[in-house]
Amino acid sequence: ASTVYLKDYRPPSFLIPEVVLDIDLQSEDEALVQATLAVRRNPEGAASGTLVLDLDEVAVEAVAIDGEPLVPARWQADARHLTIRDVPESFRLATRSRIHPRRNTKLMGIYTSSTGFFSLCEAEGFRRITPFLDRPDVMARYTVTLHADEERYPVLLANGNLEAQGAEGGGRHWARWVDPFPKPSYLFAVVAARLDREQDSFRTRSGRSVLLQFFVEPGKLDQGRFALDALKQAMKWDEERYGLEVDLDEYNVVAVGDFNAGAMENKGLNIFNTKLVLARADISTDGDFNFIDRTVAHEYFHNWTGNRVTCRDWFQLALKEGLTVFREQQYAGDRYSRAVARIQAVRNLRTGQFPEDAGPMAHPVRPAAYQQVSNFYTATVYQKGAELVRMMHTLVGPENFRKGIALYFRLHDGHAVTTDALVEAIEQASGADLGQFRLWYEQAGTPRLAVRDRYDEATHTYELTVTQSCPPTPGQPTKQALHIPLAVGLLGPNGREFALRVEGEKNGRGTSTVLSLRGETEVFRFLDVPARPVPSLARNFSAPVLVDYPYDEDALQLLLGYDSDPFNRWEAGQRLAMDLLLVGVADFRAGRPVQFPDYLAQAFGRVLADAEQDPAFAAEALSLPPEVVVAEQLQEIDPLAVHRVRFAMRTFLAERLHDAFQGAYERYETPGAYSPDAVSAGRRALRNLSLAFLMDLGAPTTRQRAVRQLETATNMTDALAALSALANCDCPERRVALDAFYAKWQDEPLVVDKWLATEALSRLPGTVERVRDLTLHPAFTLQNPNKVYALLGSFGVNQVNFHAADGSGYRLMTEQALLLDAVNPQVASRMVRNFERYGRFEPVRRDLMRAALEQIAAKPGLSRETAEVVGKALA
Ligand code: HT7
Ligand code: ZN
Repeated sequence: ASTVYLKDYRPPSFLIPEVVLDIDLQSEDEALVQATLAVRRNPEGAASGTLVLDLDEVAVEAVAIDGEPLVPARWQADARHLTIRDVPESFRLATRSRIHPRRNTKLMGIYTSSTGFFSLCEAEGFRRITPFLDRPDVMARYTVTLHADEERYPVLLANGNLEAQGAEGGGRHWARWVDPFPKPSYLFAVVAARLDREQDSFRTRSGRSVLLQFFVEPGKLDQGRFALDALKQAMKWDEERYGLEVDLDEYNVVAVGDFNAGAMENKGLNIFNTKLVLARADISTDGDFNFIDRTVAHEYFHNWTGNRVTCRDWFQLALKEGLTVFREQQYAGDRYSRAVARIQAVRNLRTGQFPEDAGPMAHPVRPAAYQQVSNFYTATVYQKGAELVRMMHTLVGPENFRKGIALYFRLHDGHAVTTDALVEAIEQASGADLGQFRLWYEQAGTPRLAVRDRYDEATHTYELTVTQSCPPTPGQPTKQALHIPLAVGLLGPNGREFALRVEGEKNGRGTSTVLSLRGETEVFRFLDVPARPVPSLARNFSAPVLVDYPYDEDALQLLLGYDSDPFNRWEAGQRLAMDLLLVGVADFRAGRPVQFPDYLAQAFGRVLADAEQDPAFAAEALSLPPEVVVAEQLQEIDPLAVHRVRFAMRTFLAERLHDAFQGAYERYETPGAYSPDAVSAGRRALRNLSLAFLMDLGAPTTRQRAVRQLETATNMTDALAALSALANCDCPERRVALDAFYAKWQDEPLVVDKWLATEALSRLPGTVERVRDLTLHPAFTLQNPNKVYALLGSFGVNQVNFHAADGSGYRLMTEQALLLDAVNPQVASRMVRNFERYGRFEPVRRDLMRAALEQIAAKPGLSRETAEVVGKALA
């Protein structure tokens, strides 16, 4: 397989400042695409008389230069390129090609979904529409004319502004769209479909009125209002927080049920997966509402961080994604609970990114090489990329950070740049030295900080010694020391925090400070510390690292009870549980009884008793570390042992805190009409968490309570919580509930996805067979990514059943992934990633997973996407 290297980047030999496209959607099976490109040599590129355009599954019929058709000897099209020889300095290139939307099961380029034609071009989909220099540093102004049957596809959309439209013969119509902003081809989009429309407007702070339109499947308009309001909130937020205004006259959003990504930020024409835009209380959970709000904001924020300033090449993907995820996190922190938003972001990082960073696909936030860029839309690029931006924000402070972002736009608006451009702007605006910090973009792996301390009673000096290390990752056997911001506070024996004075630093006296770690080992001395403190380390998770400090249970309980940093209060509870889970796993594997101490129940009991102050926080603090996060700590992963021990801890807590959980279940019922706001959602989270704990005890009265909740729920949050609890309960009510849920919601595809996921996530025996049966169910299809993620994606994270010791879960995933690979390789390669960390497992599963990978690797005609994952896993 061919690898693309960052070091080989060269500016393009030609530029294409202007594109005129005529797309005639003649039928679902065929579209005629005529492109006229203004092409000129790039003075910054290598001189060449041969123009090589990218293409993929496009049949080129004719080529002309400056109106003169070219004889076949002058041009040649193979599977990947259109090569044109002896081209002048500057010319108009016309091509005529055919594409086949219905056959496009990869869902990249133009494809069909139930109501019409849709597109997705990021990263390399535009070449599946017309031959082009399909790379983000080639930016053009686009004029697009669409033709289609008027009755079947009344809505015709492209980027920019509608310039003209009209009818043409044979019941067809056309529309011409002009986008005034030069853009890279990955931001191109078209839609021709039967859709309903909701309209609104936004008045910018400079007084312009922007037309906002949301297009959804007919009959679903009532599900679009929440997202439309979210868009207006996001527009306002970006004006207030960053001084950034929407630059368009018209901003359109389209929902489509068949989509490879969550959403796409195409200039002026965002296309969203239905699951990230449609919302209504009876079909969407609090989590869905939250995620939709954030994603609508995220895609909007891209209009500046991604579209106005874009990426030079795909190695720089984190330039737009890291910064935009960070902005989305700030938005969520402002709109919801800041602490809960941070906790959830860190939990995501630990469940998704840390394992990736410790596996064969580990790569730096700015990768140095890839085979398929679609495999690099990863937790590392997105989540760790956001952490890097957050660390710069922490190091230079909010004011300087904002100045840095303003400078970034001043210098780079309208350009395609590298991650360095962002770091440099922040550096210049703040005066900080981020030279060493840049290594974070280049080095993969999760750093570990070993922290040790010493208190000198005589001098009242407290010393923290911090040593950083980072394990080897593929292609990077050794690592250099990183510049790490470590936010710390010191708690006295009664939980009060000491004012801090760090030796050698002028200012001080606050109770929190950010230490800058640069060397491999650094010693920090705190003066005037009246008593031996408990350190609160990496407050608010100030760096994406593992912190190793020998806390005892008393110290953790002090932090859990009193730390002024809510993130570290939560973290203390996680550590308390984690330490005991790890002891439990060791005992379980050695055949010893698994027991938990009283202090665990007391600590969690106190959280529950204090829950009224902040139920959402309490729900997070009472959630045990996820199984994958526990597994990550083990030398050799035994998923069943992790599951059993974690379940034992849940039942221990449920027994010991039975009355408190029951009380919480009753107290936190949300009366009145449903609202997805943070406070109501927090109360529901705590109530449903209490139900889940109680259900683990298996009492018939609790089961009846769950059944009643499912039957009487007025919102999907409560219904789904009850259904999930029942799905994990080996009881007669279970199958009745699951079947009734499907019967009720079979016509709502997004709810059917929840049902598939609930079935696939069940920890009960028989789940492998059930998932196999569901692959044949009429509600399931490999053609639709949402269905695949719901059933197979959920199954892949089922620690008990995907990892069944007899290998049946692996066999099922292998069979399905191979079938899927021929349909949609991008989605297939994501399923195959469930096997990549086989080397971390105990021998039986390790061998079975490796055999699965070998079977996939041996499949003739395997896609390049899946081949990259399998090749790296087996290397
Ligand atoms: N830029 C979009 C993400 C995206 C994507 C993700 C996975 C596979 C293919 C994809 N194409 C585009 C949305 C975003 O990050 O905002
Ligand atoms: Zn994004």
